Amino acid sequence: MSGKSYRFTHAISRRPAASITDGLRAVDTGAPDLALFEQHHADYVAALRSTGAEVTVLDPLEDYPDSVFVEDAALCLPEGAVVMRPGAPSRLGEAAEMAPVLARFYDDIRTITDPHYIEGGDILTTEKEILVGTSDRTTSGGIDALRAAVADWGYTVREVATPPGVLHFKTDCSLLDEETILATERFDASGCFAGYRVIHTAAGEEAAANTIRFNELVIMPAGFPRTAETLDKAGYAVREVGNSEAAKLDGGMSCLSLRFSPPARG
Ligand code: CIR
Repeated sequence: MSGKSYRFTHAISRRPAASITDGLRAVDTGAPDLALFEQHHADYVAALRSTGAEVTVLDPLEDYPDSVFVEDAALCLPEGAVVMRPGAPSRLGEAAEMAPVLARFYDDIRTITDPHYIEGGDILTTEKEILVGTSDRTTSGGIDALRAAVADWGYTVREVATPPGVLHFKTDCSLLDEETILATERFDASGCFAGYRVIHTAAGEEAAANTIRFNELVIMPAGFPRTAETLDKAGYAVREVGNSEAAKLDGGMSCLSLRFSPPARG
């Protein structure tokens, strides 16, 4: 067990744009406050950097209100990167914006092409496989395209279903270590995590499921004390970061970064 699914040397994030107020949301609970979002984002980047990782922080992209959620534009693996094809029409162009950034780190970049759709938020890379949930943003064709793209890197891609009414597969689950997943109880009941140890979010704290394991830290949204306590007692080093503004747009900890260890360049 190498820990390659959660030990990373690098991350990419993008500062929120003023247009974030136009970001997509399932339910309108009010516009995000840009200044507070920027503060939370800075805290998030500081948490990533505190583990020793090199974090590239990109400038805001006003043309793409949801572009702070960089995770959806790419999948980064040790062997290479795959540029996604977001299923939300307003987000399609984010992938092309990310491609040249990935080229700073990777020689081998593959791209999901028309007519398939897949967003990074639907992808959970574990130590032994890549789980991808079909959703309103990710089609079976997109998952097949990803499977073909990463086959010669030796990955097994398993298609699962994102629960109805849930934006992304990872909205409801996260990787904690080689064998452990944090998931909502409703999602675990689907059986898709058979073979893994599963820790449940506390009842009423389902929004805590989208955390990230990043090197020694489990970075989770602030405001979910019982889930934080469960993780702390299970031996994880928990770091809480404010997420109130991203949450208004259905965003969480994983969405805000691409996490990776690029291959050494000759
Ligand atoms: C969207 O609906 O696309 C954004 N408002 C939220 C994206 C969250 N991304 C993620 O879970 N990976």
